[in-house]
Amino acid sequence: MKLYFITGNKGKQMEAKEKLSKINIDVVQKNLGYPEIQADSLEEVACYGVKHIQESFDKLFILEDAGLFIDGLKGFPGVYSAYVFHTIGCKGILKLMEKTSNRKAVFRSIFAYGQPGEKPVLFIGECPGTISETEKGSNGFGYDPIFIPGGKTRTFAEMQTNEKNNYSHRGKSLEKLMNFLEQ
Ligand code: ITT
Repeated sequence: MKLYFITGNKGKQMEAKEKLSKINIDVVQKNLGYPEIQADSLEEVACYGVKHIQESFDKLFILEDAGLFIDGLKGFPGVYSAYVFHTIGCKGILKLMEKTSNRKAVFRSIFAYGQPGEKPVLFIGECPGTISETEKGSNGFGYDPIFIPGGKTRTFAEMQTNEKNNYSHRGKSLEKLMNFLEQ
């Protein structure tokens, strides 16, 4: 089965493809773009995106909104993760972290499954961890060089796709999506 992933992010596409290939689903990236509204939750952003895409696209698709919530920064960058990454990036986050000793953080992922004429079905995944002292590793994307998943000593950027998928927020939300699609 072919499943379109509406995203402009190649890293996400690679992770979803790796995971869903296990149940013979061929994830095809489609960079249609959709407005990422300013909202209080990732769920709202994802649901708005689904509505928007459904107006012009009549096939089965998934899209995802994700974010990094840092305890010591009161949940920042959270729903603003994309904007913050493109402006101050990992270096800017590490600079902000100099003001706090609490390096705990959580990555959240919300996948939305869109079917023509139907409300989206949501799948949520979370990965607790810590923000590293320095950037490490060159794999992955986004905040991967500064995020160490709980119980590990390496950042996501120091892991291969399949290892990151074993612990990550996206790996968990995709696991739930896989269970749903298999039923
Ligand atoms: P879309 O086209 O799918 O929206 P995006 O890169 O804009 O791609 P999001 O809005 O979901 O994705 O992500 C918010 C930000 O968080 C963005 O800058 C990502 O790079 C970053 N991010 C999301 N998931 C991540 C992960 O697994 N590892 C590192 N950074 C991640």
